[in-house]
Amino acid sequence: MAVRAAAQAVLLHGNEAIARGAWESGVRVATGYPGTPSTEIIEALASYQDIYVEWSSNEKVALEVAIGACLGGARAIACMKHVGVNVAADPLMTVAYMGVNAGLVLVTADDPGMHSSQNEQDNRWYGKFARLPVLEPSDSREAKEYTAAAFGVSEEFDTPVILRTTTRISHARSPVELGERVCPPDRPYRRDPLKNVMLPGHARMRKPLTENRLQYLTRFAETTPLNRLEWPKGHDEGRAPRGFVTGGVAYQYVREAFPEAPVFKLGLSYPLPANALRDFAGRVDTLYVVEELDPFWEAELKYQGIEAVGKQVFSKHGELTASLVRQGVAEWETERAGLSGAPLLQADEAGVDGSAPTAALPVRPPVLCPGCPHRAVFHVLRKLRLTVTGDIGCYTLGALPPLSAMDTCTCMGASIGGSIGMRRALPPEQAERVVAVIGDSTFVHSGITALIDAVYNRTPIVLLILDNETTAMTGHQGHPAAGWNARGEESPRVSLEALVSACGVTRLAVVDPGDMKALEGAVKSSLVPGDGPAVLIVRRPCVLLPRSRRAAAAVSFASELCTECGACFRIGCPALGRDGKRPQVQAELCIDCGQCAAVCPSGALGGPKEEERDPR
Ligand SMILES: Cc1ncc(C[n+]2csc(CCOP(=O)(O)OP(=O)(O)O)c2C)c(N)n1
Repeated sequence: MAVRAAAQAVLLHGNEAIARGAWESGVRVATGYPGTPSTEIIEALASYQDIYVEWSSNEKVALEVAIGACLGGARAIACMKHVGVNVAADPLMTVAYMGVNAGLVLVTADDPGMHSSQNEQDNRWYGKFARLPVLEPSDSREAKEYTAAAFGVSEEFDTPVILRTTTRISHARSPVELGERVCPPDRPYRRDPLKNVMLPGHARMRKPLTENRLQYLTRFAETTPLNRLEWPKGHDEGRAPRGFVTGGVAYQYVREAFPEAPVFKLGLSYPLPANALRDFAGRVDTLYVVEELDPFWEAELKYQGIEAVGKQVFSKHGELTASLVRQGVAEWETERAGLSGAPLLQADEAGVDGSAPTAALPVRPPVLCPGCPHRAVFHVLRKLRLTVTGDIGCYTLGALPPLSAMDTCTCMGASIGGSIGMRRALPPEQAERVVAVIGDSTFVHSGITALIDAVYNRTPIVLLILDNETTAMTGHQGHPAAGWNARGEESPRVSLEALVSACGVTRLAVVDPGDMKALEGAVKSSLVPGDGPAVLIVRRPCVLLPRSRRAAAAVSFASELCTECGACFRIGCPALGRDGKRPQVQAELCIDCGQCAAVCPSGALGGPKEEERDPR
């Protein structure tokens, strides 16, 4: 939430600033699917009552709703994490031909360093791929301003606009001046099939227009204040030994590492202002391109014949820091000095800055919460020695020791298709031991079509839908089968049972993972070969949902019954510490869910409470 910093300025993180910028720009429709680091944009937008806001069932739908809204005349924004753009790529690549009516902005929040993602793809390429402009803020103030600018560019150039952030921009707070909401004049809907119906004949006419548009945008890039040359005061504007081309969060690192150096800051990440950059390159001895992830700008510069130092010295992987920027420059200049005898980077310039943590932080491996219903599932799957095609959500932690019960995890929804393929590839006795595991939100996001594939092609997969009634991993957002909307209001709940049945599945059961024996029995029954898929809905609400909270109570432990067999440790519950070979119940974490008691063969855990025990 916003923290007051000064009279008109408030501290916002980048996502809140984007939401504010969208609201001030008169956005009327906002859509998205949760995904770190983008999630808080929709959460913040949901607090503005004058905007229609939805959690869409997936990113493709989110973009399609936003496209419909912009064609209908409302400024619209669709928000997602970087991999979400892959899901939305189909409409994206074609709306690029169609253009817009009212402004359309797609926010992609990228995650260099993979703080919580399965890859760290650089989504600036989508701009080049789809011939769309990409704006990239360097702090929260710019996040707000660039959101407003993106709507202007969208309408001026009849184009969807990509607004790209990265985790540090999305989640770091800096001051933002708030403005009023200004709604642009109406843009009435105009029926225009040549523009909006992408039949091959129409698309063929539209494609060259995207190239023309790019030409105009390139001209715009040369003069827009989104790009700026910073030449520190008091320094000779004519020449400098080194200059930097940078943008996004890397701009902050360059400024910190080399406060005296001239910097060409790119706010419009694509297309680039080749002439202005060539001019800048001519005024510095060495031009450095500092960008996280891919050599995107570097490649563009080199394509223009502009010499620059980039990924030879700056990593292509993970995040940069000010000290990594200094090190890269030092490395290059040291090497050059070796060749030419030129002076080295000053020692204090190359020194380690304060931006990298110096003291080692304790390692905190991700772990399922105490009482998490997913734990029981993976305990049973491992016990039965099944091959598990997994998916993305909290339950992916079932892949880690000691549960170690997941064989594959690719992207959202991939578990079901993966299972179909495995079933078709493996010898029958192994194929029958394959199960797919998917969360409820993920099933709705991108699992349904693959289940239909299994029904249609009579592939007898076994599918466990882990229904904890929320999108837990990203912070408990609603989804169509959860029963509440983006504003937290009650909403119609799509029945997973009805949905699965409607896909044509005839073998369907529901089980509560709180009863581990029943769960094991239900999994075994699903494994009995049949015609077509068997689906098991494993239903128990996430322990962190308010309605799941229990009175603080810890499982009882009768130490005289403990045989030190270690079975309880195999479920990997953080509420069970170790006292030698015996468990030590951490009362402040334990919620007495019964899982450790279910796996304890001697009855020590969950046994008689102290006051009930025989004192002899
Ligand atoms: C295309 C894409 N969009 C969003 C995400 C972020 N994300 C990962 S899993 C997930 C959903 C998790 O919910 P669910 O399947 O219900 O499992 P739970 O975490 O509740 O166990 C989300 C939103 C992602 N990894 N990929």
